[in-house]
Amino acid sequence: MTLLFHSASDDARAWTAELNRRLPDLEVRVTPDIGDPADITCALVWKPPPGLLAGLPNLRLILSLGAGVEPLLEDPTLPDVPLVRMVAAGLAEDMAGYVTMEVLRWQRHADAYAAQQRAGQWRQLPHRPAAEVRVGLLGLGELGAAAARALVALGFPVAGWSRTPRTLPGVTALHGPDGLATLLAGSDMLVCLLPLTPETRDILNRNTFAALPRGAVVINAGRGGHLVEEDLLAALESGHIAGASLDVFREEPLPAAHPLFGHPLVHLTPHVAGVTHPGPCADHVADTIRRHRAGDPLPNLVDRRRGY
Ligand code: NDP
Ligand code: OXD
Repeated sequence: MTLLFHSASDDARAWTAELNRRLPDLEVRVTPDIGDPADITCALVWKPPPGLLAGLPNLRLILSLGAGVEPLLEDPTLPDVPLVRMVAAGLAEDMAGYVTMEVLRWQRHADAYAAQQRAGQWRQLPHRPAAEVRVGLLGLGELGAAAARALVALGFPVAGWSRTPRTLPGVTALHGPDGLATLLAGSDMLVCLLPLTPETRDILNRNTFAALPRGAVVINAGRGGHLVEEDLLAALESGHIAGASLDVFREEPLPAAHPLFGHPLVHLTPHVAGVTHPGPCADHVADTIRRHRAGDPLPNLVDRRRGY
């Protein structure tokens, strides 16, 4: 079996080594050294150029290096073969860690203390206990659930919003339009972990911010397309939103001159909230390939009509 690997941001050598440790007979070819395209039956990719996969006549399986697959679904030539997204322990742990880090950053005044340290100041700032800081999660899937579990363990009251009804121990689970209104009204911190679909695009907008309590914090680790950046800047300016942590942007890399970059109320990271580490994530890829070879049902299949 021959697998094509394509990613500008993942380590092809590390992935090849991890895959071959689990599947010694798998031949891995890395773009641009494709060889004969007819040899390739499987592709492991992140943001392949449109048309790349359509040029593989014997492709039978597409594995996404990302949990979010909208870059693939945007390619009108994407071959109609099973598309499996990334669901792996390392990724979920990373995301739970990022969300916890950002929630604690705002609750415990981490940036203010860092500034005080640089200025040689010793000043204690009052903070609300975790039990009084309500966190609302948009998205209660693999990553939202992992983040919810981590926050519940720290004593934060957590509510989560999904498309269909979900249950999760210790979490107030809401869904649908009424559920969204309830979640927003009761969120001191709002975390977006949604997939980017036509329904969720621009969901972090002025109406959403207005529905949050004054002084709320917004954390976006879903996709840049969820956030209407001008609306966030206006809500920060008015003081309705007290701060934001942003990991994903409409344009990546974010241009250095962008107003979010130097904003004093914005904490910014370069799309690293949940990283697809080759070690733990290769287990998921190898397992999917084994199942595909055996003709078994595949887990984590993308529903193309649903968009995630
Ligand atoms: P899942 O598919 O497991 O979960 C998605 C969740 O969003 C589900 O709870 C789903 O509802 C909900 N959802 C989808 N559409 C809607 C809607 N219209 N209304 C309400 N809820 C909706 O995805 P993951 O948790 O694995 O990943 C989520 C996203 O995180 C990815 O798509 C990607 O965009 C982003 N991501 C970001 C990373 C980063 O580094 N910043 C890294 C990895 C992922 P339901 O449960 O009913 O299906
Ligand atoms: C992903 C991502 O979707 O890295 O996995 O954003």
